[in-house]
Amino acid sequence: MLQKVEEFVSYFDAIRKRTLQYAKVIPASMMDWGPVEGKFTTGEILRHLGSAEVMFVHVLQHGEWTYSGHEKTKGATLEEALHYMDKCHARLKEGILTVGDELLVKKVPTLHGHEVSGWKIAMAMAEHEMHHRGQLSTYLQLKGVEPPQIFGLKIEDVHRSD
Ligand code: NI
Repeated sequence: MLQKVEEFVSYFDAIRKRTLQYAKVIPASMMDWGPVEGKFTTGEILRHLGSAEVMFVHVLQHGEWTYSGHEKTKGATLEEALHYMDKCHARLKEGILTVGDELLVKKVPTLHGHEVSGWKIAMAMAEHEMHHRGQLSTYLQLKGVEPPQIFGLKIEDVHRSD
């Protein structure tokens, strides 16, 4: 179990670093592309991940859910979208560290209205990021771009047990 909020910050930092490995190989031509009309484009996923961090830190700090959107004005090009993500990530870290260890145990409302401990919201944020990182990986493969390996190895590198 996480005891210190700093441990969560470094855990989530590592998750974000791995997400950025996927983001950095996105070709410019993919930013406005999505596999299905009306669903996230690649650029929207990146901007959504940034805005979601701000949403999560806001509920952890202030107990209310607000979301600022993922429009192109937040970063149309890959470089701009990455910059937006960096800004949101810094805001998240600052907010979490400001609340301190209390963040893990304080009661926070879920989107469904009941209360949970803050660490569950923090874990939900991590799961949310992983969900969209997998989506990015799929988008890349659909466009013929080889995504990075999440931990640097392929499953074929693990000894086959049969
Ligand atoms: Ni999402």
